[in-house]
Amino acid sequence: MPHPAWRLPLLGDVVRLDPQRPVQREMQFVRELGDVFEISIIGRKVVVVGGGDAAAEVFDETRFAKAVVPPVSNLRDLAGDGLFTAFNSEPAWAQAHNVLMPAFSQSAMRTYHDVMVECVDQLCGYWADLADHGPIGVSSDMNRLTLEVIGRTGFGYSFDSFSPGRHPFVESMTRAMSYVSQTANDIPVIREILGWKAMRQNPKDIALMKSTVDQVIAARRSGASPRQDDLLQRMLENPDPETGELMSDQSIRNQVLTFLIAGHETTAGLLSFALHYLSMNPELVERAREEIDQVLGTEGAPVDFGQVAKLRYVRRIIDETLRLWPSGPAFFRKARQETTLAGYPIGKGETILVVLLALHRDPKLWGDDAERFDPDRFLPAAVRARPAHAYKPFGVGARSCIGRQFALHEAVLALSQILTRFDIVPTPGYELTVEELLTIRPENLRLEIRPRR
Ligand code: MNH
Repeated sequence: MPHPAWRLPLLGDVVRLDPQRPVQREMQFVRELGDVFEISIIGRKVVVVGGGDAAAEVFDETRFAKAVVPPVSNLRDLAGDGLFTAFNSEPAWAQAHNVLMPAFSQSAMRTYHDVMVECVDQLCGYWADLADHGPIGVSSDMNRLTLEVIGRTGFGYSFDSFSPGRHPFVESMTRAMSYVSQTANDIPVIREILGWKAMRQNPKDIALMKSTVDQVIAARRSGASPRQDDLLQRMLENPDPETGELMSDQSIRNQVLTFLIAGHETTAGLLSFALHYLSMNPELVERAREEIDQVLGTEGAPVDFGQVAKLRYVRRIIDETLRLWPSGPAFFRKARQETTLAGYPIGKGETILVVLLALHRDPKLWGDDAERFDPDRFLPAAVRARPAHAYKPFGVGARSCIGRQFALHEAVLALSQILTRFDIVPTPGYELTVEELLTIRPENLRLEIRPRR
C-alpha cells in the first residue's frame, strides 16, 4: 500500500503529520498518494481512505463498522459509554439508541422548534445591539447559539450564552475538548513534557462538567426543577422498548455530556463556514433572500415549524457547506473480519480512517470544479446523478449521527433569520484558514453584521 515518503523507523510517519491540522494534512496526502494509503504512527498502522470506490467499500456495514480509537476514545474519560464514544458491543449504546431515536425524528423537531426560535431571536438581539461596532467573532457567537439550543432543548438548562462573560461549564468544556484534540496525532512522551499543566487541569474540568450535569438530573428527578418536553425527560421516563428497562443516571449523564460536545461545535462550525461563504458571495444571499422572503414573508412574524422545510435553497447552502467543510472532517472504521479494500488485504479489526474532507472534493465524484462553493450541486436531479457514497457528512450505518435532523433544522432556521435581519460583510483581505479541534471551524473569522438594508 502507498505510504508517505520519509518514513522513519519506530516513529513511522508521525513527523510528517500535522498535530495542529491533522485532517487537512491527510487531505494533502490523498492528493499525493491516491484514494487508499497507509500511515504508521509509532507502530500503530492506519489505513486512510480519501475517495472513490474505496469509500463505498468501507461504508459497507456488513464488512466494516465504526471504530472507537484515539482521539475519539480519549473522550471516554468524559462521556464514558455515551452514544458517540460507546464501543459497538456496549449495552448502554443500544439502550440509549432505542430510547432516543424517536426524540430525533423529523417530526420530533416540532418539540424543539419554539426553543430554537427563541435562541435564534436572542442571537439576533445580541447582534442588533452590537451592530455598527466593527467586525464580530462569528465562530464564538455561533458556539453561543448552538450551545444554548442544545442546553435548553436537551435538558432545560440555559448557559446564559448571550450575556457577557463565560459560563464555567463552557470554559471547562472548551479546555477539555482542546486537550483531547491535542492527543490526536502527537507523541505521548512529548505531550507529557509539554502539557503537564493541561494534564493536571483536565480531571478538574471533567469533574466540573459531570457535577453540573448531575445536579441538573437530580433537580429534575426530585421535582425541584419542573418537568419539560426535552431529551432529559424522555431519558428519565421512557424505558428501552426492547428490554423494558429505564436508563441509569450514569448513562443519562453520559448522553447529556455527549449531546453537549457532539451537538454544539459541529453545528456552530457549519454555520460559521456558511456565513463565510455568504459574505463572499452576495449573489447567493440574494437568491436565499428571495426564497426566505417568499416563504416567511417580510412581516417579521415568528417562523412556523412547517416553513423551515420549505427553505430549500437555504438547505442547499447548508448541504454545500457540509460538503466543503464537513464539521466532523473524518471518522474511523474497522474491518469486522478479514477482508479486502481496493484489492488490498485487510486484517480483522484493522483501523481505517475515512477522510470526508477529501472524499467530498474527489474530482471523480464532484468534477473538476469540486473546490468551488455551489449550492446547486444539491438540486434533486444532481443528487440523484451521484453515487450515495460521495457525500456522508453525518457518517454511515448504525453509528451515524443521531442529531442530523436536529442540526439541519437548527442551521436552516438560524441562517434564514440571520439573512432576514442582517447584511453580512466580509473583512477585507480575509483568507479562509481552518482550525481543527476534532471538529473544524474558520480560523479568526470576523464579519461585519449590519442591520439589513
Ligand atoms: Mn453528530 C455521530 C456529524 C450534529 C449527536 N455526528 C456523528 C457522526 C458524524 C457526525 C460524522 C459519526 C461519527 C463516527 O462515525 O465516529 N453531527 C455531525 C455533524 C453535525 C452533527 C456534521 C452538525 C452539522 N450530532 C449533531 C447534533 C447532535 C449530534 C446536533 C445532538 C444533538 N452525532 C451525535 C451523536 C452521535 C453522532 C450522539 C453518535 C451516534 C451513535 O453512535 O449512535
